[in-house]
Amino acid sequence: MASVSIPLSLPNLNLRRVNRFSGMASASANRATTGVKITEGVGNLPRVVLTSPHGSEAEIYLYGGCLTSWKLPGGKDLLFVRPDAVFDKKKPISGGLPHCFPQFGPGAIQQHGFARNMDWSVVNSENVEGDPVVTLELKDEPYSRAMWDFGFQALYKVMLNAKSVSTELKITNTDSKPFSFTTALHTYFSAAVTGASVKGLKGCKTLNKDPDPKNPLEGQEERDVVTFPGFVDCIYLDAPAELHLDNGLGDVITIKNSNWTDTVLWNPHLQIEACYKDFVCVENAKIGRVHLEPSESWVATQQLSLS
Ligand code: TA6
Repeated sequence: MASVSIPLSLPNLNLRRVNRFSGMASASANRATTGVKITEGVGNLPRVVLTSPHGSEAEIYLYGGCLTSWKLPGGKDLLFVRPDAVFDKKKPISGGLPHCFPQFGPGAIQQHGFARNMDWSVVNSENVEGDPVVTLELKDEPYSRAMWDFGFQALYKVMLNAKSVSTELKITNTDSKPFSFTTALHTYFSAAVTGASVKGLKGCKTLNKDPDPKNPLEGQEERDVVTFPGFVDCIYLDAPAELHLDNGLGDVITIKNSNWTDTVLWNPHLQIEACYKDFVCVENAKIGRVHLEPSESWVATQQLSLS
């Protein structure tokens, strides 16, 4: 992907975003946030590139607040973007680490909600022990209000270290009435699907969306090691705070979380024939509704790291 530094002005952003984005660029220039660069990505969409002093790199598109790449020193990307992904804002970026908010789905509004097809903005960047950290924000707009008529703020902090990338999502009710939501980080990992497996889910209650996503079958996971032998679309309730993904490509990724109580495994098999062999989704999710009174917040963290 071409990388072009954009110091102050950005095409294809609305005025509010330009102002806020430019503000961040100036602020970061003044405060010299090392390893946080705003560049133009695929389709001229603005993205933030994080570079750690240890040589790892991550990129986040403001469209969808989508972390599309997490590269180890040496350049191996542990995340996957589908070959059919489009970067024209006509649909969400298919791949990486998209947000499902305020609905995981299926449900009353569009599948996976609207957060993955809105422009987030940069509100802060900093260095923590030399590593780059960026915080993005999403707020209600007429577009979101038309689907879900509530005032909210989502703050999404992304932190890159030598061998890990961590996120913190904070949802605040900025409305004068309560609301509830479901959410997920719909993470696409690069994988060799025949060799990929997840450890840590044994004993969890399951809601299997295969064959009918609208009427999931209840069950319990009996396997120590869950594999992807065919189509998989399953919710694991009350999943542990730590899972291990063997991506079948020689890496074991530790997936830790706080407050993401559930996990979703997905591989579309022949539904997406062109690339199903190259990824698996292991998603931290909140399937039970989170209720927030006015001014209340909900926070959840995730850390992906190499064992
Ligand atoms: O997270 C799993 C899932 O909800 C599946 O049921 C399937 O609908 C999939 O996501 C679709 O993902 P996509 O990235 O294509 O929107």
